[in-house]
Amino acid sequence: MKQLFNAFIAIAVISVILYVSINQLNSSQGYSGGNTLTIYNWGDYVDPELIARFEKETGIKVIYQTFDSNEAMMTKISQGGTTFDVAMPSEYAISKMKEDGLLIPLDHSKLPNLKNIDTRFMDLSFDPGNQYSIPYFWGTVGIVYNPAMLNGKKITSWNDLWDPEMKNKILLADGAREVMGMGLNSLGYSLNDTNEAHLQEAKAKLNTITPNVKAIVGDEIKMLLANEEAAAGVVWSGDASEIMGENEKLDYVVPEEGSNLWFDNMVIPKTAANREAAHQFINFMLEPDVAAQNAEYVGYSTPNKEGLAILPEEISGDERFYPDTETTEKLEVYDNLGKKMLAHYNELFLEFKMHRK
Ligand code: SPD
Repeated sequence: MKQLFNAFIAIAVISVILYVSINQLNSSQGYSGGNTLTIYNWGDYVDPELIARFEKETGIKVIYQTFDSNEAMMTKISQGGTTFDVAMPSEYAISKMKEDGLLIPLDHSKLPNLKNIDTRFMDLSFDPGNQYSIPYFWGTVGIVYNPAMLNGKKITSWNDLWDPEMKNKILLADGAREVMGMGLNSLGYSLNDTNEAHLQEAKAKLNTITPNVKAIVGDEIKMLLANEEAAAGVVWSGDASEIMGENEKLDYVVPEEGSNLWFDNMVIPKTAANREAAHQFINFMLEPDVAAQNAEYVGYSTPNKEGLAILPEEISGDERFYPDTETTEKLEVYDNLGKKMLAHYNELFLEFKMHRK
C-alpha cells in the first residue's frame, strides 16, 4: 500500500513539473491559451504599468514578447507555431502580412474607442478602411545629435554624416530600410527605389561612411547617445525624444534631402488564440488617458487625438515630434517592395555591415 502511495505521489509531482515546464515553454515560444493574451511588440514600446492595469481591469493575463525589426517579426509569425494575439508592425510590413494572409480582419464594433484616433492617421493606403490595423504610434526617421560634441555644429542633412569630422562619432539604428533609406536619400533617390544601379550606388556610398560609424545598434542606441558615447545617431523620432529627455544638450532633425514617415499599427495575426481579448486590448490602448500615458512613457508620437489633447503642451506642441501635415507630406512612407526586393534590401544592408568588419 505504501509503495502504491509513493508511486502516486511521484506521478503527481512529475505531472506538476511537466505542466509548469510546458506552460513556461509555451509562453516563451508565443503560445497562449485560456484567459491569456500574447502581445508581440517592439522593445521599449509600452508602459508596463498599462499592461498591469489591463490585466487588473480584465482578469486577462498578458504574455509579452518583443522584436527589434519588422523583418524578424514577420519571419517569426509566418513560420507558424506561435499564437501571438496582438502585434505592432509598421505600414509596409502590414501590407506584406495582409498579402501573405497573416492577419485577420478586425471587428470595429468591438473597438468603440477608435473614434479617438485622428482621421489623419486613418484609412491610409497600406490598409484602406483600417480593416486589419489600428494606429498605435507614428513618427519620422532623423538624426539626433549633440552640438556640444561637434564644436557647436548644426546638422541639417544626411550628407553631414559623411563629413570626415564625424570620424567614429555616429551610431546607426539596426534597420535595413532605415540605413538603405539614408544612403538612397543622401543621393537624392527615393527610399523606395528599386533601380538596381541606384541601390548599388547607395550601398557604395554607405561603404564610404564606414570610418564615421562607431556602431550599428538596437535599443541601446538611446543610452549610448544620452551618455555622450557618440555625437550623432540615426534614430526613430520617438527614441530621439526619449534621449533628449535624458540629455537636454541633444537636438533632432529630419534631414533636408527627405526621410521616412512611418506608422506602427496594432494587428491581430491569423494564428491568434484569443481574438476576443485581442480586441479588448486594442480598444483599451485607444482610451485617451491610456494613449497619453503610453506616449509620455515611451516618447513616441500618439495618433490618438483625444490622448494628445491631455498631454502637456511641451510634448504635444513640439514640432520636431508632432510635425504638421505640410511637413509630413514632404516625407516618404515605406512601400511594400515585395518579398524579393525586401530580401535584396536586407542583403545589401548585411553586405554594408560586413564591410565594416
Ligand atoms: N523602441 C521602439 C521602436 C519602434 C520603432 N518603430 C518604428 C518603425 C519604423 N519602420
